Parts: sequence; C-alpha cells; structure tokens
Amino acid sequence: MYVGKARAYTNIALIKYWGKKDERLILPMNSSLSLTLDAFYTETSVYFDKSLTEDLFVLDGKKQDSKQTAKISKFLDLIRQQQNLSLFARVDSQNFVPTAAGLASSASGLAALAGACSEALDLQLTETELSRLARRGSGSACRSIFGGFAEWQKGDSDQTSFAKAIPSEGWENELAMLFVLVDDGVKDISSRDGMKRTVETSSFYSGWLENVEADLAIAKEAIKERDFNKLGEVAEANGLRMHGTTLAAVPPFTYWSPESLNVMQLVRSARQAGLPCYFTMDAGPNVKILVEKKNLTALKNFLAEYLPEQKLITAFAGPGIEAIP
Ligand code: 2P0
Repeated sequence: MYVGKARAYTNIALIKYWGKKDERLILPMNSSLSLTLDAFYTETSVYFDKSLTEDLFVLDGKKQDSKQTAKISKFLDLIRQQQNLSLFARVDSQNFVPTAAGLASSASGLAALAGACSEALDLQLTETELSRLARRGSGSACRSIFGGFAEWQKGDSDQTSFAKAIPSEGWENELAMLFVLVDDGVKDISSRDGMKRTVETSSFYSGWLENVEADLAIAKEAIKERDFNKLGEVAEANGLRMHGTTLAAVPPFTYWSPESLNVMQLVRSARQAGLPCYFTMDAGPNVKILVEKKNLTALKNFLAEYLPEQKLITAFAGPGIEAIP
C-alpha cells in the first residue's frame, strides 16, 4: 500500500482563466493570475491499495457516485500511466469551508489530490512539476501549488504550461478578500462546460482574448508597484469581460443572479464613498471583494447596512500546498 496526504488552499483569479486550447492536456487559451487564500482548503489522503477492485472517492465522509468518482479516476489513470502502476486507490477528501455555501473548489481539491499522489508514490516533484501535474486535474489547481500571488503561464504544451509564484515581497499580506454569499435558484453550469460553450460559440470570445494578456501585464505591474487601485481596477474589468463572453454564447447564459448585481453596485457605491474595493466573480453567483486589510472593517460596516453578516466570509492570503505527515 502507498499512502500520501496533502493540504491545498483555494485560489481566486484576478485575471481569469477562461477557455481551453487543448481539453485533454488542459492547456488554456490565456495566462491567468490568482491570489491563494487561507479560508478555504482541501485535505486529501490517497491510498493505493492492492485489495481494491475499483477507485473509491470519499468526500467529507460520503462515498461519491460514479460521476464524481470519474474525474478522480481520470486523474489517477494519468498517475498510473506515468508511474507504470496498476493499483486502484481510495481517495479521502475533506473540504474546509466556513459554511455549506457552494464554495468547494476544484482548485484546492485537485491540487491536494496531485500533492497526495506525489507524496504516496514519493515522486519528489519540483513545484513546477507538481503544478503541471495538478493542471491535468483542473486548470486552476496548478495555481494552488503556490501561496500568495501566482501566475499560470499558458505555455503551448504539457511541458510549458504551469504556474509560478509572483514575487511580491509579502504585499499580499496587506490584502483581504471578502466573499459575499449570494443565494441562487438557477441550475449550475460548471466552469468546464461554460468555458467550452463560450470558446465554441460566443462571438465575444475573441474580444476576451484580445485584452487578457494586456490585463495580465497591468496586474503584474500593479503587484510590483503595490498599487492597490491599479490591481483592483484591472481585476474588476477583466472579470466583467469574462462574464460578458457568456452572454453571447449559444445558448447564452450567465452566472449572475439579481443579487450578484446588487452586490456589484454596493461595491461601486463603497468606492464612491471613498472606500477602495473591487469585485470579481467566478462560475457562480457569489461576489468576491478585494480590499486592503486596513479598510476591511470599514467595508464590512458599509455592507452591514445592506447585507446580513452571515453572508460575509473573510479570507486572507494563504500558503502554498503542504504535505501532511
Ligand atoms: C479561474 N475559473 O481562473 C476561472 C475563472 C472559473 C472562472 O478556473 O475545466 O475548475 O477543471 O480546468 O479550473 C474554474 O475552472 O476548470 C476556473 P477545469 P476549473 O479561476
């Protein structure tokens, strides 16, 4: 039996990954940039065990169905093929999220799985190699190998597509991200399906690609200069442009709910009131607000007039992946 365990934290993109050039290898159409957070993480143990006759995936103590297990098995197949191994595995994962709010993330999940497999089989991977491996499970997972700011350089092959830490001299520790939980009755479109449909059918997708590398350059400059407004402005604009592409997909869709729009407007109002803060959204209705730590209390007080406190979760910059003995 080979056993390994790892913990990985989720990350939120400030410059989004949106679209694949190669679905099998998970090579993205564009580079992206993220902040790894401390508030949400996954711990995963993997047991490659010769007594098993199939892969087993247990999440938060519950055995998962064949559809959930298929994504895990596909990743394990890759490991088995690379390592010339024929054992099935039991994967035991626990998601640590402050509430059951649909915040479980494939980034932390697949990064933790890659780390656990690497530990179990003593692969002795470099961070770059681990990032490439995690990418094969879920694109955004390649960024969760690193703490703080990370850039996923799109590359053009399995070898050249991986994330790197962005040197920031600890500036990320002056920042916070406030999650606003938004209720949503709409049926989910996974980010995997959403980005595929957008790449294949959205007439706005070319506009996304035209701007994203310039956005990334501005974001990196902002990090270097510790310029909060510059980083926030480009992140907000980039996120809006990503969400814009979905409106022109066939059939069209959006991840926004009416409440998401209300929260976006609240962020604009907070800014008008002299409080620097910026929003971003992913493949769901929750809104994430980037704010400097020194303004976090003021932002919470501002929002408290409009939103119940239980809807807010605060996160700070988090660490990179960790092996658990
Ligand atoms: C991101 N998202 O950069 C973007 C923004 C969602 C919106 O990466 O198909 O779960 O497994 O590579 O990584 C979520 O997509 O997709 C995502 P796959 P993934 O964070």
